[in-house]
Amino acid sequence: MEREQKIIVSLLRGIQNGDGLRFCYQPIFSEEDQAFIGAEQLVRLSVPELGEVSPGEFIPIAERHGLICSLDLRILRHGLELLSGLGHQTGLQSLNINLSPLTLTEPGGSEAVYDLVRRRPELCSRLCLELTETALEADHGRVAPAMQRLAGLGVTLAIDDFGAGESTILRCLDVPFQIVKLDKQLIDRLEGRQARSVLRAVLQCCHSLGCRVVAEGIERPEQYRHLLSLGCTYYQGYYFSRPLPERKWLTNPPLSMIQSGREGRAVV
Ligand code: G
Ligand code: MN
Repeated sequence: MEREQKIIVSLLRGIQNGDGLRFCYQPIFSEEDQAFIGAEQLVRLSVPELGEVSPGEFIPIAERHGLICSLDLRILRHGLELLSGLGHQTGLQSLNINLSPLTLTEPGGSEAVYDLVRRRPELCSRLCLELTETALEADHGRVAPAMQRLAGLGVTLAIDDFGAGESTILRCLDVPFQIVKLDKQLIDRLEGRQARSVLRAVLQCCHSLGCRVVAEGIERPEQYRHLLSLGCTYYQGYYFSRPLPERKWLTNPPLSMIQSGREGRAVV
């Protein structure tokens, strides 16, 4: 094993006490409200020898070493505590927390997630769990019922990174998703006529199923304009706001009231 990986694995093994995890929040903009109505929790790993490691790097390592379930539970616990401390005054409609599909297929994993959420019924209506589209490929027979049980608690479910995986439409039908998050790779191809046609069809399909659609990874005003013309109503990306460190996000003006700097000035 490479030295870097070894360091990350040993840090992840001791993660239960929370050392090394840094939480950021990236606001989600609603066109209808002209304001941020939610945020996605994004986690960074601070490694003394390596600096800050992104989830794109450490999540696959955690998954390979059987550490993802305890990591996801630790992250979910933090998110629930934060949500509980926020109260309803902020106008925050939803806090989105990422969950690895592997966590739901590990022995005891889906039960542990379910128990954690079930104990906080007052938070369920403001909790959104994001599962990557690959969740629908991996052991679908186990993931779909686990997600249905979570939805039964009143939690919102989102398909993350939609358009980058290989799930079939049939599989999507088995899981009660209310939100579809369009992957940045799809957004990056907006300039092409074909990609635009695909996106228009995806948006129409999702809306006719009653799903909300969040376009992710918006970096430029023309991407936003294109998507507006295709009927997209929720946005996330550097153009609207970068992920903010927890303290900064919490101490900013009332969360839902932060107006985005859409005129080419990202709120940082
Ligand atoms: O898989 P998921 O969509 O949850 O990953 C979100 C990741 O994308 C985070 O690490 C976040 O920092 C990053 N991100 C969010 N918005 C943008 C953006 O506009 N551009 C780029 N390049 N990355 C982004
Ligand atoms: Mn996500």
